Amino acid sequence: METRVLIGLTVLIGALFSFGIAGCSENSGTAQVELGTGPAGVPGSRFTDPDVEIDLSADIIQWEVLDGEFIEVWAYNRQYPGPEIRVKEGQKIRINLTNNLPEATTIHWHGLEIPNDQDGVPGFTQPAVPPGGIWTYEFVAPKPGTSMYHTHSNTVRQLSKGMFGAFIIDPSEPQTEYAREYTLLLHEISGFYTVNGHSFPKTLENSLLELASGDKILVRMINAGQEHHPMHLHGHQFRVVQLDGNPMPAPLTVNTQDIAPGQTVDVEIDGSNPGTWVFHCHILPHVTNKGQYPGGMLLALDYTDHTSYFDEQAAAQSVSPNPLATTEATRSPSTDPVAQGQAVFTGSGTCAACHTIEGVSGAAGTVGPNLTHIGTVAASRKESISAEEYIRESIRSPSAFVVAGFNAVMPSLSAALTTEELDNLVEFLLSRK
Ligand code: HEC
Ligand SMILES: [Cu+2]
Repeated sequence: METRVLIGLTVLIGALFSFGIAGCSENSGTAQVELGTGPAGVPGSRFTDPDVEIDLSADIIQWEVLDGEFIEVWAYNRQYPGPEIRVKEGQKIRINLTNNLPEATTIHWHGLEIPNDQDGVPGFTQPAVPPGGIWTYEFVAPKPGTSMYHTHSNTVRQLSKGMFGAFIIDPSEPQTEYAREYTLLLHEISGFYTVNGHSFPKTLENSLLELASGDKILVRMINAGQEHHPMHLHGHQFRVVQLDGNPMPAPLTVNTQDIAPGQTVDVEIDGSNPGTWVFHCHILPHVTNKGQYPGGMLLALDYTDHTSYFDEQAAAQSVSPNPLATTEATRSPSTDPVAQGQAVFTGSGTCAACHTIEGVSGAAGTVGPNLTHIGTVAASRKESISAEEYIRESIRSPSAFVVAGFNAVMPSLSAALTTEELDNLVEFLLSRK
């Protein structure tokens, strides 16, 4: 299931990127373009020839914040954070919002100087977009810098649930060259402190900051949450070159920089001290997962041309990208199929993350139905098939077996299970009368 999320992300970024590139030749280079006078929200009413067109949907999804730990997230394009929007100064941008949430929503373009009727504040600049509704935003990308987009409806709830993403405007003429650029979106959700949608140690999978000795890199930090995050880097000073997308006339040299809610901070880091250096929020409760240290907002700056203790440890571990594969190691040595099925069920990252079975330790997930009496319940779900077939099919093709009252659809996991594992799981579940 992890792979599916990643593939979705890559396809989307690819799509955005090609739009961005395609639009470059059209770039007028100036933010002062006369817009049409048609009604706001209607595609083509303000300009008919956007350089960049992006579709954003708003959905409720289950997100894997840590391996095997799923939380409910309200997300743009089923990603938490939403896709990074990256355009050039002066480009004409059209964004089509589709609201699949159970309540009204809008999008606000945080920090951008755009026409008032595109600002996305319901009741002030536009009507709220109802469930099932669509709305189109059109504006010219103003001055370059790091900013974000986020919901502006029922904001306390919707922003806390994850409805935000980075909005980066590049200068029409390239300026400083960086070896690499990173964007870090900071947020708090359901007891987790996240960077780009994950908490430590999962942050190291997607947000490891890599550089080589002598490189200069840019790190853009965006605080989409409701708490301050003083981000501290070991072994280096860094330069604060932009605040809220505005260049600093005299960059500050520091090693800890607070980022307030709503603020964006760009820092330059020089590759001057090889190693693997931690980079973390210095409010230490923010370096926990549901109160457990270490977790949360903990990252590392890792030199590619240097082998540290961290690199040796990572090489020594064969990290499996398939969370179900870890059940091999934790499986009970017993040959009893029910016991083996239970081991697969409670293996890290599997069924137990979403389902509860009373009396089975570690199975307390609430995303999907309680399966304590599934052997009996299954018989009453679909009369045309046996309980065994019902259980087998709900694992094999979950989307065909939607249970009323659950927002989430169970991910299709059968491809990650061996035939034997599937058989054992069925035995185990049938044994729960
Ligand atoms: C990401 C969360 C998630 C994971 C992981 C997950 N499920 Fe589910 N499961 C659900 C949800 C949600 C439903 C409700 C059905 C639906 O609407 O798709 C469900 C439904 C079911 C049902 C039918 C229950 C009923 O009351 O009819 C069975 C059986 C089941 N899951 C077994 C499993 C097994 C076995 C695994 C591990 C291989 C697993 N699930 C992993 C979320 C999950
Ligand atoms: Cu913090």
